[in-house]
Amino acid sequence: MLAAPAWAQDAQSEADEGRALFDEKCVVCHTNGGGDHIGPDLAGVLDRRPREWVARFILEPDRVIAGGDSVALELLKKYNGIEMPNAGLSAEDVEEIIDYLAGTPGAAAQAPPPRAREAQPPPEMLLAQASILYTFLAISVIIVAVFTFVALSTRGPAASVDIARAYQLRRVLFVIALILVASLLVATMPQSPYARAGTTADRVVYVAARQYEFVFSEEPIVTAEDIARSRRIASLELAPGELVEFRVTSLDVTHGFGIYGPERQLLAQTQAMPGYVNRLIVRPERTGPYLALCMEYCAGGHHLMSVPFTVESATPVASHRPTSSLTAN
Ligand code: HEC
Ligand SMILES: [Cu+2]
Repeated sequence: MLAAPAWAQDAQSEADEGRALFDEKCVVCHTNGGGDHIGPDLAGVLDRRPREWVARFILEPDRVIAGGDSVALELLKKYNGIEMPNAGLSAEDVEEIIDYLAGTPGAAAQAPPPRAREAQPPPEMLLAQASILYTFLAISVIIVAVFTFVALSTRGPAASVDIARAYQLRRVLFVIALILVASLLVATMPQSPYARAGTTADRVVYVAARQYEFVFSEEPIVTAEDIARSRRIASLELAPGELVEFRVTSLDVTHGFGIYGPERQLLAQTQAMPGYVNRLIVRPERTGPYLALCMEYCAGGHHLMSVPFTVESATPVASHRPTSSLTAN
């Protein structure tokens, strides 16, 4: 490398940049020589399409598709109607990616296809959830039994029914049900995982949802272009017990931002709406792998919207951690 002439180093670093961009923004859906994934294998794409077309498509796939480009529409049909999202790249970014795709035909062929997530065993039900399920089942059995009993015992018309007594019994049952529900509500309300209004969080994380990912960032993201400019958090790490405020918005359609804990139980959720910022304040207690999942069907690639993050005890519970301990882009 040291002996290489400057121009060769430039070309090399261009392709490296392109590769980094590709790894960051495209590998969710594409491989370079590893076979078709959610989108087509991009090895040799420059042999089958003009470079200008490829550049335009990477720059603004949404507009190319909306414009009714016949190649794009055919691809769209072939790939199950999943529209490639606009990644908000600059023209230079696109050139770098194309240089990378052109320079290394099938370079990644040896690499295993990305995102082959290991299959996880089904989550164990927490005690609370299991008891709710069994209570519900028990009540269902009682209801079915009562209905069966009534159906069987009222085959013939009854001789005399004391209507006044029946109505009184109904009133008593109603009041009992009302008292039960109200006391349950009062008893469990303080345990709700949502923070009180006016609470100041130890840490603020900005979340921008778009088709098909959640982008975590140190600063607000309002447009797709902001993603490249902002201090993006590549891998989010939170400390256990830290009060975290997620400020959630969407760059395209309405998504749902749901947080699943290490037991893969839903812990908290809010909507991600374009033009609005929803605040979700949570205190993750358990350490381990977490997942942010989209909670609202948002288009063909909805199932792709799952972004992992971790809660680690190694990171001290301090409100003023240096930003350098985060991987910001
Ligand atoms: C969410 C999934 C997704 C992401 C992320 C994505 N693409 Fe695509 N891409 C697709 C799909 C699906 C198609 C097929 C056309 C369509 O359905 O819109 C496609 C088509 C293409 C094509 C045309 C391929 C051909 O055979 O003509 C190119 C080039 C391309 N993508 C490049 C990229 C690059 C570069 C990135 C990263 C900046 C990227 N894509 C990110 C899903 C994605
Ligand atoms: Cu979704």
